[in-house]
Parts: sequence; structure tokens; C-alpha cells
Amino acid sequence: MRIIDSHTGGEPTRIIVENGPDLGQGTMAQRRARFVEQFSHIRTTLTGEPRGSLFMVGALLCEPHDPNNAAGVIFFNNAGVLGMCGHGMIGLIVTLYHLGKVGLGLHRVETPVGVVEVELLSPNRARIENVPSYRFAKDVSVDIPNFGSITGDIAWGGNWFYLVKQHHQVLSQDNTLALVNYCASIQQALNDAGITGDDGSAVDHIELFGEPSDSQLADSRNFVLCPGREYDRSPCGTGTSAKMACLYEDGLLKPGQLWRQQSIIGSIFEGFVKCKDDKLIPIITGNAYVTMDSRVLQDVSDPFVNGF
Ligand code: PYC
Repeated sequence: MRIIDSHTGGEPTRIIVENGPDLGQGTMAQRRARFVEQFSHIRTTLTGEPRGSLFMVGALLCEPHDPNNAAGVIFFNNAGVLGMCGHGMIGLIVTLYHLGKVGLGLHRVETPVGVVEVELLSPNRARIENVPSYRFAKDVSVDIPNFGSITGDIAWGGNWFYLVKQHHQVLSQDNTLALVNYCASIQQALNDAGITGDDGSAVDHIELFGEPSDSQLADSRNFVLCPGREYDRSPCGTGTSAKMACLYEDGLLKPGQLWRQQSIIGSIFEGFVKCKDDKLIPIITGNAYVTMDSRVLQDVSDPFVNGF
């Protein structure tokens, strides 16, 4: 397999661009199901040690179901597959440009949760029009062992998020271990309490908010824990979408109004929302850079050939 690595606001994306598993025909949702059933070892090979680590987000580049679209993609990480991935989509389009497969301008990319419109603004900057996003539930309280009761909103931005404003945690890069443990306790408590999204799926992304490092640069800073104890180094495209959906529903963000979301390492996504056919569409802009172009070698005598 040939893989290309990039990072978007510090968060890596490792894309299989050649010789990946053949998932046959069908929608990205159907092909993702086949990937889960038959090719988990590919996922662990790329995102597990020794080639990857907790922080690695993988992606499989696919031929689109609809030939009018530029590509299809399935995102995954150390814990399983993802629905959409905002930082990954920006990394994907920058990678396709690097490969000479797309030019600057508008493209449509299929994901398991819908088609995403991506505009490549320059070789390293892209704007994505995400899937419709919405808040499912406001002020949902849950008891966290050792921390007490906390309250957050449940929103969809291409993945399910629990968004917490009042958490008494320090959002800084040197506190990430404590933040991971805190958010993992929330993930577990939501799961134990049977709190899910409106489709019954786990609310598996936890997002904390605080003040940005500089209010001239950003409106808010976040910390996002993804499934598998991986925290997003970028401001999280789907998490920023979920956040903007909540702000919109609270009357705090108007269509077209700029929202600048800063990540735990200081990188920034710019976003706004628009209304289309009674749906709220988040638009996110960020930068990505290609960092590596390599081939995966697998020695059958290696006891950890498929990662761990
Ligand atoms: O940017 O949407 C995102 C994302 C999801 C998981 C990691 N990054």
C-alpha cells in the first residue's frame, strides 16, 4: 500500500492512496461496513503501533459511487471507523492536489454519512461544506464518578458530540493527560447511562470549551476526545460543526457570522453556518500540509505485522 500522511492544524491523516483493500461497489456506508467486517487488520496496521499511534487518523481513498464526484473516503482510527472527519477531509483534498488528481476549486467527496463539498482555495487551504448538523438535546446531565454531575449538549456534526462549557478543567497543552482521563470518564458515564444520539449511536466524542489564548485570534478554545482515547490536535471539523449548531440554536451565531475555533495546540479553524432546505450546514476552513509519502511493508514473519 502507498500511503500519504498530512496534518491539518497538527492532527495527522494517513491516507491509503494505492493498493488498498478492494471493497467492491456501493455507497461509502456499504463499503465501510465491508471494511469493518473484512479489513480491520488494515485499520490496525496503519493506526496501531509500531507504524502509527493513538493520534493517527487513517483514511481509505475510494472510487466514488457517483462518477460525478471527485472521490469517496472512509475514515478510521485506532478504535474503529468514523462517520465524517473535518480535519481529515481538508487533509484529503490537499493530498489529492499533491497527487495531481484535483485542481483548485470545488469538489464533491462521498463519505459514509453523506456527500461533502470541498473547495480547495490554495494548495494548503480548503473549505468544507459539512453534512447538515444539529443539536439533538440541550442541557443533558450525567454523573461522572469522582467529578460529580456535569451538564452538556448532544449534537451531530458528522459524529456525535457531548459539548461541555462548565467543567473546571484547565484547557492547556500541558494538561492533556488529565483532560483525556476526564473526558474518557464522561464517555464511559454517557455509555453507562444509555445516553445516545437520536439514531441510538454512542455519543463518542467529548468536547470541552474555554477561553482562547488570544481573543483577537479566536472565539473559543476546545479540547476534543475522540473514541480510542485520541485527542484531536486540530479544532476538530465535526466538533466545530456541532458547536456552531448549538450556538445557532441558542441564537448566538447568525448565518454567515464568523466563528474561529482554536484547538488545544493553538491551531484555528474558521467557520460559519448557512441554512439550506431547512437544514443547518456548517462551513469550515483550515490548512493542511503533506508530510510523508511512503509504502507500507509487511513481513509475514513479523508477529506484529498488523500492528497492535
Ligand atoms: O476533524 O472532524 C474532525 C475529526 C474527527 C476526529 C478527529 N478529527
